[in-house]
Amino acid sequence: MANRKSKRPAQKSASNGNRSSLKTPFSEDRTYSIADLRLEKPSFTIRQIRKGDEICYQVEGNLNSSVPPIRESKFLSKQQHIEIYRWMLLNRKMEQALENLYKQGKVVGGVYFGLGQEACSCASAYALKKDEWLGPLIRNQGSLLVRGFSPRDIMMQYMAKAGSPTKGRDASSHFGDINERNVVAPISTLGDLIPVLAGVALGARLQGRNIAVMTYIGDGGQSTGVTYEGINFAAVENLGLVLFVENNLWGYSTPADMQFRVKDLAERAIAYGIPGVIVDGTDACQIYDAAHEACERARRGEGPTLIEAKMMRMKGHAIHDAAEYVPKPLFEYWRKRDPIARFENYLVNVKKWLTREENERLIADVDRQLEEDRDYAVASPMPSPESAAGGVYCDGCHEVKPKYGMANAPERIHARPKPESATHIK
Ligand SMILES: Cc1ncc(C[n+]2csc(CCOP(=O)(O)OP(=O)(O)O)c2C)c(N)n1
Ligand SMILES: [Mg+2]
Repeated sequence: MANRKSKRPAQKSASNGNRSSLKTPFSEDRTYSIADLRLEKPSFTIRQIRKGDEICYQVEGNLNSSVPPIRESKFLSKQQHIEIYRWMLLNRKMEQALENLYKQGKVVGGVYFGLGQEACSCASAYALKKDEWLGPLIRNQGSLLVRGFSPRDIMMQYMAKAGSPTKGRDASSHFGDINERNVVAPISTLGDLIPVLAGVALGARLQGRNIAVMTYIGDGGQSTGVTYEGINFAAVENLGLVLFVENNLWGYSTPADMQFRVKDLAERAIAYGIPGVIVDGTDACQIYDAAHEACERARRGEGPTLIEAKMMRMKGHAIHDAAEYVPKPLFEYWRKRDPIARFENYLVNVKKWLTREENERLIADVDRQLEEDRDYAVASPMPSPESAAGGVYCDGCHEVKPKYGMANAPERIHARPKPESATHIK
C-alpha cells in the first residue's frame, strides 16, 4: 500500500520509510510516495476574511464536483459490507437518540458527535481482531459499538447511571475495558493515546506476539508534541500501531487550513519513516482496506502505519456548539458525501446485495434495538449517594494479567524485525 514505488525521479531528501531502492537502509537515492485510495480529491481552501467588524471564514474552490462512487474493497465479503453498514447506522441513530436525551435534560454534561465520520469509526475498528486493542477518541462511538459496547452502555454512561461502564463516575466517554473488549479509555489530553497504544503493542511483543493496536488523532490534536513522540517510538520499535489521523477539517472553530502547512497530513509519515496512506473518510471500503493492510503489516511485526482519513465534522465540536462559523456551502458539499447514504446506495442499487425490503428490515431492526436500549437506560437508576467515594482509586480491584503469555525479554529481540523488512517496497 503506502510503500509503492514512486514514478517520480529520485530526490535527495530526508530519510523515509518509502524508499524505492533499498540496497542498504540508508541508501543515498530516495523517493517517497504516499498511497492515495481516493476516487475524488476535493480542492478548496478555507480562508479567514474580515466583513466589517466581523471575522469569518470563506470557502474557495470547486464545490460542484459530482459525488464519487464507492471504491470496490479488495478484502470485504458481501456479509462484511452489510455488517459494517449496520454498525454505521447504529452509530448514527444512537447519536440521534443521545441528542434527544440531551434535549430532554436527561444527559449529564455534553454530547460529542461523529456525524459524517461513521465510516471512519466503524470500518476501521472492524479491521481489528478480537484480541487486539483499540484506543478511541470521543467521536469514535462507532468504534466502541464494533468492539462490543452496546448503545445501552453508551447511553447510560452519558446519563451517568449506576449501571454504566464507569458506574456514574464520568459523564461522557472516558471508559474502556481491559478485560474483555481490549479498549483503552479515551484520554482527553490529545495525542496521549498514541504512546499508550504503542506501549500496549510493546507489551504484547514482550509476551511473544505482534499485534495491531489502533487509535485516532484529529487534525488539531496531531500538532501536539506527544503525537510525534508516540509515533516516533512506535516507528523505531516497529510496533504495530495503526494510527488514523481524522482530518475532519476543523479543530474546535479553527479550520485545518490554518493549522498546518503540509498539503496532506499523511505526508507526516515520511518524516517518521513509516508508510502513509490517504483515504476518503466517507468511503467505508477505503477505510477498511487501508486499516486491514495496516493491521496485517502490524501483525507481521513490520511497524506502524499512518492513515489520513479526509472528511468533515458535520456538527459543532459538541452539542453546545452550533458551528455557525462553518461556511454553509461546505456543509452542503459534504452532506452529498454522507457516508451512510453513499454506502446504502452502493449496497442496494450498485451491488444489489440488499433488496429494498431487506434494507428496510435492517433499518427497523436497528431502530428496535435502539428503542429497547434507550428505554432500559432511561429507566435504570442513578448511583446511590453512598457509593460516590467508592471505585475512584484502584484498591487492588484491577488484577493486571499478561494477555498473551509470560514476558520474555530475549523473545523481543527475535520478534523485532530488521529495518530492511520494515521499510521494504512491495
Ligand atoms: C493537548 C490538548 N490540548 C487542547 C485540548 C482541548 N481540545 C479538546 S478537543 C480540541 C479540538 C480537537 O480538534 P481535532 O483534533 O481536530 O479533533 P476533532 O474535535 O475535530 O475530532 C481541543 C483543542 C486537549 N483536549 N488536549
Ligand atoms: Mg478536527
